[in-house]
Amino acid sequence: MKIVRLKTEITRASLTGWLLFLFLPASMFFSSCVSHKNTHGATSDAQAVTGEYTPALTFAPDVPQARNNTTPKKVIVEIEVIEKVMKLADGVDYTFWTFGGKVPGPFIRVQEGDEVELHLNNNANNKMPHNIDLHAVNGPGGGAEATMTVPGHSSVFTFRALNPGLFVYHCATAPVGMHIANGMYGLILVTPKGGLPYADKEFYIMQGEFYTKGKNGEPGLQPFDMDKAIKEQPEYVVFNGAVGSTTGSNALQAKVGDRVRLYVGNAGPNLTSSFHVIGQIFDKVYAEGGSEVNQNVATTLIPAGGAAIVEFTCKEPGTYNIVDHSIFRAFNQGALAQLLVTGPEDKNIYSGKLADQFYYPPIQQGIAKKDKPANEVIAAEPSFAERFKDGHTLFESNCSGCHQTTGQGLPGSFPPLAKSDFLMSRPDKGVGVLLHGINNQPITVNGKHFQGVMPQLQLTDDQIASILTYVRNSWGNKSAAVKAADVKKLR
Ligand SMILES: [Cu+2]
Repeated sequence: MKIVRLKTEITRASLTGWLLFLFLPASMFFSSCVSHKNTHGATSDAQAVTGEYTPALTFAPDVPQARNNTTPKKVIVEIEVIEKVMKLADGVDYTFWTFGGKVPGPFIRVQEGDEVELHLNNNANNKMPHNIDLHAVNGPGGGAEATMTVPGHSSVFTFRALNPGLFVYHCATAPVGMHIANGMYGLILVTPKGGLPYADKEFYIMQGEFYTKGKNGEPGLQPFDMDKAIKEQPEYVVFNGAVGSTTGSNALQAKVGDRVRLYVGNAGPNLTSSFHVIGQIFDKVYAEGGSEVNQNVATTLIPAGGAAIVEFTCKEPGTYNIVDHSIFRAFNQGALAQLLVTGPEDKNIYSGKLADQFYYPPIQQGIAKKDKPANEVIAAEPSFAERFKDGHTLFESNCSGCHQTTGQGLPGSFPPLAKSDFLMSRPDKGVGVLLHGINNQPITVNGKHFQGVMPQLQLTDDQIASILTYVRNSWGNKSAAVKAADVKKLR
């Protein structure tokens, strides 16, 4: 009886062992073998560390302050992995896998020569094992092997920050691409000995793609789509983990005269970023986050899994769009952030718009003078339906660019024709406008003021009658047909 029970227990124990062996990566066992080894002094050429330091970790767009004392220290970094649902875009949720509960993960700032003791804590409520590969590490997997951690466990390893630069870190658990695509990435800055030059403002921006089952904008909780990820066809390309994370009221802020430094990462997992701030020139780019400085660059390439430090001084107030200049990503997929610069204008550097006048190409001026349309004799006035139909066609090719096919105009620029008190006040009101244009005259439509600018179109009386018949009987407008003879009288 005793023997049988013992055998059963042995069998259960070995079965559990085999199951663990089957389901957990081999690296976990290796890491558990070495996890208690002390690595102090392993790198003989590294300067001895003096004292411990627990740095503040910040989330995007914030960057931790530089440390004053530059003697190498033992720096203790704790990061908790949290799997959680968060907003990806308006009405769109996603189950993110995160370092520290946000995307991107915390910004880690250490100094060249520091010994970093990294604790990776995998929250017990998580479903997946995770690890961390820091590109600042000299060692197998960048720390991935040493930090493979199942939910409810914590791994520790140390590394010497031997190379200064800005580096990406990310989860490297298989399938690696999926862990990155789900949001497991961030930046670690290893400042060079002596530190970086002073900057008034430092910001943390990180680009990443999201591959959702639903198309861009499709609402609800969206699962990850492996097919789209393999084909490198993301639905979203965003800065700092969500569409609109850094625009509008969340825009970065600076003042005229500020020296701005951006720490920019590209998590990928697939795309290379053509990083650009519209209306700024980077007078310094630490290309690929390394030590080499490029000067006077407008757009810099950031590879997947790479980074760049860019710097510029704000010279003019305004809102500056920060984009991946693969521009459909910016304006259609979310890769748009903003920098709001306040302060005085300097007209010597940027004038703003000085003029907006009619432009007649020289050749067209000649034609206009020579071939001014004759006042043709109209045999018979067409029916209302014919006038309306012709007018519609003429409106689409001559007028809809400004007044819009809906007749709504463009707020602040071109007045509406739909239910326009100006247009509908008198039957002949539009005739003069179409005959002579409007040369920068103030005009009030439905209580709103516009600076009226409309070119003198080379139209016949018949064409003007048709256009006016169309616009005076569309979008809620109603009136009698305008006749060619009415136009002729006013020409
Ligand atoms: Cu992971």
